[in-house]
Amino acid sequence: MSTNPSGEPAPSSYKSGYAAIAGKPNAGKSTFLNAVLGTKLSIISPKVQTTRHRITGIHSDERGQIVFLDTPGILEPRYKLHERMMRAVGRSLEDADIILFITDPGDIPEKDELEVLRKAGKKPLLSLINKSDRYSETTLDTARARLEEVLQPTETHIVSALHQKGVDAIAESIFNLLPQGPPFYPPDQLSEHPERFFVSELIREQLFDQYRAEIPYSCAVNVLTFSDDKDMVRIEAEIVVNRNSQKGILIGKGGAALKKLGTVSRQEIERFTGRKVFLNLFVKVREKWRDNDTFLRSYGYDS
Ligand SMILES: Nc1nc2c(ncn2[C@@H]2O[C@H](COP(=O)(O)OP(=O)(O)OP(=O)(O)O)[C@@H](O)[C@H]2O)c(=O)[nH]1
Ligand SMILES: [Mg+2]
Repeated sequence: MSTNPSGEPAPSSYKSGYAAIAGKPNAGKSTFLNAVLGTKLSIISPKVQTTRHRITGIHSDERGQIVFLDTPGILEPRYKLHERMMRAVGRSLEDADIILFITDPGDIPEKDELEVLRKAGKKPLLSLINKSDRYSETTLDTARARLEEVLQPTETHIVSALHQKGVDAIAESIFNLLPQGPPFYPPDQLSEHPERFFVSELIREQLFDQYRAEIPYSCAVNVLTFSDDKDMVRIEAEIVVNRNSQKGILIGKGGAALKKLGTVSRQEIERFTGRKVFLNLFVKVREKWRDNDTFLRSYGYDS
């Protein structure tokens, strides 16, 4: 009998393993992660390319432990940040015991877009046709057939991550496919990222919500200080922009836009941490940071 990280013996039927969540941008990967965990961990937006890192979300119950890896949407890189994002996808697919491939039926991938899957080698793959609440039976059936041809999945599931439909059945399928083994993390642990990582992600989510066009894609968010101060958390974060002209847009007339960003971000961080938060935001220009190895590394894009 094996032991888990807290020293408790794990029953011999206990299963554990990694499930990578992959798919095109905007397919609903992060929404699915949050649905299966029953809590908001990964940030979401109606715009493409929201997720930039591999995000770990851990589900534990009496059946075992599934370590989900949410990943950036599969795309053709246009700058170095994109290359790092695609490396995070590749690494997650390689590490995975099972791949969950999620598709928006309105945006079915072509075979040549799935090269990264082929590189991951042969492993169980569940094809999840998402957004079933939004599409007709015919469209869903067409997507299922196309993907069965392209992916040759172990199983296909029609789901709605947004409405939590079909999500439990997928967890059940994953447990059926995973090998027996001890948990990798203590059963009460939800993720492996520190709190300050989620703080920067929540600010990034607000950038997607409040700014248009290229602005959210031109920003990185770095948490500079995160300190406990009696009954509150004091946070200083910098928003890095790509060009000087973007700084003015971010700050807005009389500082109004940045103020609004700060207020809403603070509320989201308070909800996430369950604590009162004092948030101070700065804007900094770092020309072409998305193509600069040193900046990318120091901003955490080093996968
Ligand atoms: N109608 C509907 N919308 C959904 C569903 N799942 C996700 N969405 C929406 O699709 C959009 C993209 O969702 P995300 O979860 O951010 O998608 P993603 O695949 O993580 O996107 P990237 O991180 O950019 O690759 C959001 O507006 C979601 O609300 C669903 O089941 N039904
Ligand atoms: Mg995402």
